[in-house]
Amino acid sequence: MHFHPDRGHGRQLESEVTPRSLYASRRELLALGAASLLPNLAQAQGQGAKLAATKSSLAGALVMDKPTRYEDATRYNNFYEFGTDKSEPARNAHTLKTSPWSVVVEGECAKPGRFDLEALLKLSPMEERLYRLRCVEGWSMVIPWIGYSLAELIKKVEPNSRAKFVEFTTLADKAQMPELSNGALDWPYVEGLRMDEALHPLTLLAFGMYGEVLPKQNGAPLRLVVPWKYGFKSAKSIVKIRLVEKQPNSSWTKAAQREYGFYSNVNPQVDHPRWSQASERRIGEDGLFAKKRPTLMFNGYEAQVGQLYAGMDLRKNY
Ligand SMILES: Nc1nc2c(c(=O)[nH]1)N[C@H]1C(S)=C(S)[C@@H](COP(=O)(O)O)O[C@H]1N2
Ligand SMILES: [Mo]
Repeated sequence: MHFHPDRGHGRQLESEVTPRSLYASRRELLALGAASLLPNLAQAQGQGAKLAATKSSLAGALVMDKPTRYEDATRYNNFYEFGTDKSEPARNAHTLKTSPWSVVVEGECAKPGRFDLEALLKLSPMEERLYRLRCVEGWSMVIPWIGYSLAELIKKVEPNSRAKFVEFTTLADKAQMPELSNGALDWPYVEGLRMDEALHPLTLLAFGMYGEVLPKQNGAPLRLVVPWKYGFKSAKSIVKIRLVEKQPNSSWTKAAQREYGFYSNVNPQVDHPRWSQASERRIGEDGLFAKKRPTLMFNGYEAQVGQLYAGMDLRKNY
């Protein structure tokens, strides 16, 4: 294997989890073999370093659905900083520099600080969790993510009683991100969660997927995965986490208040103003005869997270 300065986080870890190859069908493996004669997409992006983890025992973390093929999960992405077309992040994100990287955690807490990636990787044991991710645009994927509950990091900084919400800010660097002037959003990309949502064990701080460090187009070196909310709540390439008293103003809500509410829980009963949210297309299952799947309340995680919204009007708080 060739050394690449930007390969993963500069270290190779022994993987204990399902390797990427086991998610690929025999046909794809043959295709991958053939593709290796050409400039390889993954190699060009310095990706592929293994990331060790153990299987999660968390209820709901291991869904029964078949995982999306790696090739689909890494070539059909929303990462507007690298282009608004779904195929663009895979082509453009190689300019993202993921090392060195650090995350500032600050605001309403006793022990704010800057955590470098090495420290974050060691903060808590890595788990593999198979989660569904449902995009607000009507498609979904099933991905074996690797990471640990965001709660582990939040606890470290000792939130105070004014910490009611958590605000996430992601990288915005024109030198690395070709589309920052596309005007699609007001950069940097900002998202937010209520404190109880952020502390919920299902809320994952992800560093990898399919047994490897995150590909850049999927939000390297670390991102959020909030599986019961529409995909845009799962911010990629996070650089700052602020504990705040007031509800944060997220980028998508700022862009279109009526279309993207703060909560954005997956809800088949509440239509987007411009389309129904009752069903979804699973990426990789497209084609003439592929049936759409019914979208599940809270993306299928109702048993785990329904209680967080007891008594709330989910039409008003969309
Ligand atoms: N920084 C940043 N994070 C982001 C986005 C983005 O454009 N920029 N897109 C969001 C949207 S709309 C979705 S659906 C998911 C897609 O994640 P995936 O490409 O890993 O499937 O990332 C989310 N996180
Ligand atoms: Mo999305």
